[in-house]
Amino acid sequence: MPVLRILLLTLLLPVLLLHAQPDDRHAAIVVNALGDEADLDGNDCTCMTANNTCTLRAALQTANACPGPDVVQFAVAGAFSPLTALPALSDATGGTLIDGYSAPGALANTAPITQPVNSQVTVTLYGANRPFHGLRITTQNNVVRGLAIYGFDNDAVAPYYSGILIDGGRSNTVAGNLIGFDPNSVISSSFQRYGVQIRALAKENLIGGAAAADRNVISGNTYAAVRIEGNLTLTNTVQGNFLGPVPQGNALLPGNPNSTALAWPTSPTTVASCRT
Ligand SMILES: [Ca+2]
Repeated sequence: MPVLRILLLTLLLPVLLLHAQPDDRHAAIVVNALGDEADLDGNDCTCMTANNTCTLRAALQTANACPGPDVVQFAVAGAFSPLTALPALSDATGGTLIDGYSAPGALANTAPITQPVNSQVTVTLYGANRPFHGLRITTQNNVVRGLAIYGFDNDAVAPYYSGILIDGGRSNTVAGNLIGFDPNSVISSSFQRYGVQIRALAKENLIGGAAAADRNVISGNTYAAVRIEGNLTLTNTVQGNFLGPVPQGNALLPGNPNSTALAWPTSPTTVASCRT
């Protein structure tokens, strides 16, 4: 009965189209300026500073304020040097993907773990020895990819600061980053304590991964490449990284003791396939 079929299709089509929508309903938030200005509004899904730009700070504010998952991309390459701590990734309604490999000139690693990484990381988060963490994550399903992060912390005494701090939350991914050194000059940061620190009951987070593109190079931090802290900070995975060797996994920074992932003694952690 063609008429019945047409009627059924007419009724079903809107439902089918609705289900075909991608999960991430928002357009990507595109960083287009290296400055540190805040978002004008801070409460909506539009990234715009008073200078009519979208800075990294404004982009993170926007991702937090905009309900559901968000993707932060980069139309500029270069160094971001925040004057105060950037907003923590803290949207409980959906994770944020910060994709440094969307930046001009950036390329993810394709080399196997037996060879130095061949990635091109063109977005740098530089702390200029300021006393706060490079990025802080407090919720779940966030992803940080393709960034160089170094130079946070201002001295060698507590409180200590990290390139990335996963401060609670679960199922976050840190992959394809260079953490603890300037990738252009291969200079270690002076004070940054940990490359990545995981604490406060954070679970099921992944540092690195099985794919070549997921390999982090973490070096130049004063104490440890990866620090997992607390008896109940459980079931995190550190996989497939170069911990210690730089710049692309083929040399150690002089005097650098951090070629290890340190887990709290009773904290179940998977540390696999790292080259140190
Ligand atoms: Ca969001």
